[in-house]
Amino acid sequence: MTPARRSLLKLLAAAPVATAPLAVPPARASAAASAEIPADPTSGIVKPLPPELFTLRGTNAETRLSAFRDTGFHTPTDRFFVRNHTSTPRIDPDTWGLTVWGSGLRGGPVRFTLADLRALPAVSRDVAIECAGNGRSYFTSQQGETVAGTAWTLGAIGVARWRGARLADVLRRAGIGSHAVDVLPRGLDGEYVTAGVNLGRVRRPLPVAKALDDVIVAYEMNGAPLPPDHGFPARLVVPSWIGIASIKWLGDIEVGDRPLHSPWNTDYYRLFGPGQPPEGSAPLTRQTIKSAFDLDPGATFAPRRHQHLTGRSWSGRAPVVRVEVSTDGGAHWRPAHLKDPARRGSWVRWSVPWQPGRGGSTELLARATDAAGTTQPARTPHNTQGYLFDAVVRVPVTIG
Ligand SMILES: Nc1nc2c(c(=O)[nH]1)N[C@H]1C(S)=C(S)[C@@H](COP(=O)(O)O)O[C@H]1N2
Ligand SMILES: [Mo]
Repeated sequence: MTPARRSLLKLLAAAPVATAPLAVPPARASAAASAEIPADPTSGIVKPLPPELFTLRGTNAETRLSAFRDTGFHTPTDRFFVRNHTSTPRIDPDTWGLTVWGSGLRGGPVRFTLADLRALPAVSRDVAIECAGNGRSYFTSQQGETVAGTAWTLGAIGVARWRGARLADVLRRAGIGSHAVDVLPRGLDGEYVTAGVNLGRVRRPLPVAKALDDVIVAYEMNGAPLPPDHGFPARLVVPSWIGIASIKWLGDIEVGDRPLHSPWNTDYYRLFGPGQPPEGSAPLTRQTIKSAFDLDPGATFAPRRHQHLTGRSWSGRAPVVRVEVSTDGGAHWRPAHLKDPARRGSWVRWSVPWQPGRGGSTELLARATDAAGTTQPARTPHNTQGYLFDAVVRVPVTIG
């Protein structure tokens, strides 16, 4: 490497701000929304978070499971969960640019404006984004285990229609070489400081094979420009992989000719604990299999009334092909009716008729099987950061 190139790399590594757009603190709420419920000023999230739709968890907002009930296949943007390490940055799209650089390119850095991205062939895809820690609280409530991280129930997922350029097209335009190994997208949100240590901007490597496969540089969500909380003006959408891969507020992408590392593929997003090596498992990639009723825990049902239980199931490995439901705590199971074609990378909605008994309480369970033959187990092996919970969740409900 030439000294000039080396110092350029240093510069880019240390100060991506050189190409960064204006990032100002999040606004409280849009004018239209402020008439209703203002955004929570402590959350750093821009959109309103009405309590009937969201549970606020620090800088994150979880969609309430009951809020999925009257939605269709796509999760409306105003109820899509938000996972922010810091807070939503406000970015000026006119000065914004995405810089692609690094030793895995044949030439120097290439900068893309929003107009450049829009000029590339556009693709649209229905893709779930789901946090690797979705379901984490059940390690504790169902398995009695201690885990670190946000105590999500099952609402850290949403499915949206994403539209944007193929990352493959962006990388090819930037001159990716056949010697490239990893790409490292980085967000323009603030540096993440935890336990007194500054880990820098949120960034996580992606192997070139995945980057060139089905990843989208999205600028639209559900038919409208990305809203601030979901990555405006552009984010990655990495189908079937854990949510952290889908970097929001993209600012730059390093293309490396050797494996790249960040705390998000070394200290986090690996499995640590019993049965794992000291450095943890290999970095997590695909999401696991889960099911959720469109119900908040403790929901109440009228006795003896015919009704339909609804919910959804998904798997990062293969399409969900079967869902079974138990309304008696797991003693008996019956098949649910699947309402969507089985597709990888998103979910299937399902329903099952139910006439509750006289009164009292019971537990509802849903168990999915995917086309790879994986069925949700009764228990998930423990890992200290509570990732990839896949066990059947027991939902306590009251009849009366
Ligand atoms: N720049 C940036 N990208 C990010 C994050 C972040 O904090 N900063 N959070 C990640 C995580 S952990 C998840 S689960 C998803 C959540 O996407 P959403 O907030 O649009 O639902 O974004 C990912 N991309
Ligand atoms: Mo996440």
